[in-house]
Amino acid sequence: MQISKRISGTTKPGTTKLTKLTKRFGVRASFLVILVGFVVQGFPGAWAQTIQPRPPDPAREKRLEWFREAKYGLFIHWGLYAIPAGQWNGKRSLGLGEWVMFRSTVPVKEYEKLAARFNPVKFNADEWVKLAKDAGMKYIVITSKHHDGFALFKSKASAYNMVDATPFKRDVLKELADACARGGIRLGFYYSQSQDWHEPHGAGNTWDFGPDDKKDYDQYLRGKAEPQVRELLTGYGPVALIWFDTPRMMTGDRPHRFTRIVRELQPNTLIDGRLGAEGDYVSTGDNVIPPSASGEAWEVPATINHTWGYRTDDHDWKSPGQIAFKLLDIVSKGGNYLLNVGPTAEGVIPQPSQDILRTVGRWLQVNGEAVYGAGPTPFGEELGEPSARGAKDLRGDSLIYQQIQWRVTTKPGKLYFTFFDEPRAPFEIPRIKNAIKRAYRLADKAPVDLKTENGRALLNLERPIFDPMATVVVVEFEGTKVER
Ligand code: H79
Repeated sequence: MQISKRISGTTKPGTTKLTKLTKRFGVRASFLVILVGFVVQGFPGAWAQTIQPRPPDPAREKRLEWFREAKYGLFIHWGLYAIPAGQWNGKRSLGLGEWVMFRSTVPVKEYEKLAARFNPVKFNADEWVKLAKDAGMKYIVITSKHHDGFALFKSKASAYNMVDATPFKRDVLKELADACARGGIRLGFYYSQSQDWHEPHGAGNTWDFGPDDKKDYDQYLRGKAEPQVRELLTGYGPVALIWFDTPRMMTGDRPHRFTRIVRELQPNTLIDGRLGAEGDYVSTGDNVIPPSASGEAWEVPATINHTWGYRTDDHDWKSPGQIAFKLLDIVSKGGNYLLNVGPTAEGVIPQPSQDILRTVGRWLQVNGEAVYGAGPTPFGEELGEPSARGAKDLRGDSLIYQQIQWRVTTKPGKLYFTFFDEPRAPFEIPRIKNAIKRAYRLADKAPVDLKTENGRALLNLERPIFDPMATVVVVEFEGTKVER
């Protein structure tokens, strides 16, 4: 069973500019991709999470139309934590950059002093929007307030915000909303509804304020979280979605109060899967890609290195090849990929993140037809096989040995086979009842040799493979849907 993959470093002379660009990353890609194989073996739990089917809801389907088409979004984690960037008082603070206050148990009185130092003079909303567009991403989601309680927007509900508490004094969310409107890209807001380590009655800060079960949680919800969500839905134009997170203590009516606010103010705004009540789509665990396809709408929030908020010491970037694989893996299973960057305290998105995203973006410029608005695989056998010994992961789901040579996405009458590696023999198209009409490479429309032997349809791909990062072959068939 193949669980690691190789990305060929060989490039045929005269292939496209795209191939030359991806070649630069070839050596790194092959090294990192082997690590993926290791991760699959080492932490199998991260690969399981089956999306459960839900009863149909036409209103929800309508709201989800753009989301199902979009497939790929930019997550931005930015806040005061970009200043310490993974350290506190000269000591390394382990884990996620945005968790530094928690991990180093920093008292509110100390942590909030960061606001007086937050002056991101290099912040330029149009540049961030341009990056997302160059990357081929169709929406942006930014932390309007993370667990540390600091808001990136002007708020009447709390002065602990970008405009009232920093020397920068600019409403960065307003600037980003305007830039998104200019650039024609959707904008959504992450909002930490439960944890708020700045507030005596918010969840999570036990070092300043004692145990959560002794707090007047509704005082925090009604006094800050609910008013701030209202502010986000009134002052920033159309909001694509609200991305709630870590639903602690969201019992009884509490999550529904947020749903009512969202529906009342902007009925088209999507609610993610972490409110504490049913949202419009399923959010998987952080960095968790489910093992199989689902017709439900779902999204994987994912890091490009190992942190969300900027850390100076995390240079372990996923390669463009790995990102492209994950994107196609997710789309072939029916989901969306929300990939994160963590800008610095100056307001700059780290250059490696930019380079990686733009490389994948150049690939999407040529091959995006296989991604945007594409449906999931009609097969499934290409995804991998459950452990023959019946091994289970920590959640109790079957452990899957992942296959990573190819993925398939669909549109009416078309199958898009994306190859991440060169098939060693003629590639057999999984059996379908529909007659196969023709096969061609998506990048340059060059015909791909297709023959039928004893009812088996075989593709003969050019060697070495056309684009060593990922080569898409379109197979056209009779009818609109695959019959098996
Ligand atoms: O915003 C990003 C993360 O900060 C947030 N979700 C993504 C999108 C997130 N919140 N909680 N978690 C992720 C899980 C956090 C787990 C840990 Fe811990 C934090 C492990 C160590 C510190 C909480 C505290 C669990 C153990 C100790």
